[in-house]
Amino acid sequence: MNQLTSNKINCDATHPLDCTTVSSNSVSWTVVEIEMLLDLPFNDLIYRAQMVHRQHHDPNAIQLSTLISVKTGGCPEDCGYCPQAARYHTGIQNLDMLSLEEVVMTAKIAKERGASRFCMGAAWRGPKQRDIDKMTEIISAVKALGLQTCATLGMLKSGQAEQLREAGLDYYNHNLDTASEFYDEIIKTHGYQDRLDTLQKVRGAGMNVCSGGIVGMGETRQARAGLIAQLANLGPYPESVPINNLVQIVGTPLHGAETLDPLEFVRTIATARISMPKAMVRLSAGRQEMSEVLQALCFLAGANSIFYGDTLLTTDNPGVEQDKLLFRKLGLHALQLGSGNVL
Ligand code: SAM
Ligand code: DTB
Ligand code: SF4
Repeated sequence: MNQLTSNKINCDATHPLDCTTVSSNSVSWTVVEIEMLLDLPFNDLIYRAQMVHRQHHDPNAIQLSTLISVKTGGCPEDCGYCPQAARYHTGIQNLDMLSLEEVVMTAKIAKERGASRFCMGAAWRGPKQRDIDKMTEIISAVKALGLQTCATLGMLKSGQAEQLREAGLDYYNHNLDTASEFYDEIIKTHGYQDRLDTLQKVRGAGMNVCSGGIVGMGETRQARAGLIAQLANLGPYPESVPINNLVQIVGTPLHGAETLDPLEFVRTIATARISMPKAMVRLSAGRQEMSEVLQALCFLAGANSIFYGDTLLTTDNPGVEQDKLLFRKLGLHALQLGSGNVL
């Protein structure tokens, strides 16, 4: 057994890619190993991903997260994909922070529709103390509805993760977005290490980590492998891994980027599943542009979570009725965390 193979726990195979029973959250992956997965014949890759998926998850249960933008537009950062960056002219209307009542009303509707998690996003570089004060009130109220809570508010300073955790925040979303070597082509106003530091603060406060990235930004296959390896090696890897397909926004630098072959998107999902066996891998932004067949392939490749609701933060998502129909066609059901979460 070589050294790589012995890193893959419970694996008797002689080659790392033959290993189907990675069950630890402390296995490390090289970029080359993830690339080897991406290079597999499609059927072999999907078979591997299904085997891993079925060892850890109900293959027909999908976790539903509903998004709300609690503060929209006017962000000082320069993320090259983002409709909410103030410096790009994307036609987004800047909005003040929503009130507690507005957020709670939307969360109630999300719960009635079957969502188990409510994710609150803000177009900030990071929250100020007055933002944290408002958010902690909102988080406690959403949590009291019996929903899991998630927030994505940008970079955190020392002590902020603890305040959010105490208010009842279950997950903090902060994406690595891409591999470190491609990152500087997409974002210059904050660095890769800043993102890793925020994730460490979230972990340090005892919260669940939600972190993933975006593909379809003109990156290479090696960069996609680099992103997945980075996430898988976070030690422990994130509990939730959103994989976004770039939603191209007129006015942003990434508008016009070469679109990703849909089968390459499915391959990326499969490698996330294989390298992060217990994570909820979320088929995230870009679903509106995907056919039902492509989404079905993503579920087959190990995606077991979606954003559920008519909008993401500022762009469209498939409607609730459309998703219910897709679930019926595929025999899928919503992952139940408590009573009432029935799609
Ligand atoms: N401002 C906070 C931050 O950047 O961490 C939170 C909100 S930000 C909009 C959350 C994530 O949405 C980004 O990290 C990025 O992964 C994703 N995102 C933003 N615009 C996108 C787009 N056009 N297509 C796909 N994903 C996008
Ligand atoms: C994530 O990974 N994707 C979501 C959520 N986390 C915050 C955001 C997608 C945003 C897509 C563009 C928009 O709607 O503004
Ligand atoms: Fe958009 Fe968040 Fe970047 Fe601001 S920090 S530009 S909201 S992705």
